[in-house]
Amino acid sequence: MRKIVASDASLAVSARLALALAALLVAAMLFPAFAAEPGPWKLGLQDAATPMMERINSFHNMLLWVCFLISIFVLALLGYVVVRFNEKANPVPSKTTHNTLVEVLWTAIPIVILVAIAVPSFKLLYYTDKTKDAEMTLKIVGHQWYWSYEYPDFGEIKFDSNMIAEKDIKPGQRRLLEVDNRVVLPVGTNIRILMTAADVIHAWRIPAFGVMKDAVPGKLGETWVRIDKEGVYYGQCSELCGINHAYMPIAVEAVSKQKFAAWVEEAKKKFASNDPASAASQVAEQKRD
Ligand SMILES: [Cu+2]
Repeated sequence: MRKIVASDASLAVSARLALALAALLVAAMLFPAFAAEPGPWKLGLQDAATPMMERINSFHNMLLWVCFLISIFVLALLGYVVVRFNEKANPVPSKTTHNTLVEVLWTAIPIVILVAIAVPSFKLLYYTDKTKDAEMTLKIVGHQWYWSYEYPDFGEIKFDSNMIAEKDIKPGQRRLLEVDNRVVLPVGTNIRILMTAADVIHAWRIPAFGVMKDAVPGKLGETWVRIDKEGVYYGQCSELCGINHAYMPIAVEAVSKQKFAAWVEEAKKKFASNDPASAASQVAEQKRD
């Protein structure tokens, strides 16, 4: 009698555990965007800061439901087979080898599912490809192992952006993410992004923007961004590019249009000495190091 009580209790506990797990899973799918930036115990993708990332987020959530429902369906079929066709329940197995209806269904239904996924997927692909009405352009060049940025609409603004070394980090700065010169961009503006590399393939990636694009030497890649909220956004090079691949982070400071105009005036003076000739000599110096 005691034994039964004990197993009843443990059954109740495992039922509760299973319920809690199921609730967590459902919560994770219904409210996937907990994170404005990575942090302990956060679930889902980073909060979207651009319309592009919003669409990527909802596409991701839609796919999660598709995966979830298919997994449940397969699990149910498996359970049915285990119960209905085990040796005891079904001592004389059927010798059936073909069933036209079932074969047509298991070919046609996956095709329908894949087409249903492909349509929004291609739409999203073309949406992220380029913007028709760019208001300004940012040119990004990947180097071993730093990024350089150019603002062709605002004269000769051109600068390198290097990671702040661990020993120079000040309180409040992020280790391995903070840079000496952040990219400053205005919010609410369609920004065309052109991308290339000077040596090997790099990739410019900011998770909150939904932008991840290879910077390929000898090729000019294009994408775009429209940032909704002011703030600082971090990203990293996402293409293995050599020994310091992990040490060429990206920091974007999104500011209001007025602040951006003020920054442009400041930057014109600050980076005036960064003409192409001196930039080339800088690269040569770094290569010698
Ligand atoms: Cu790189």
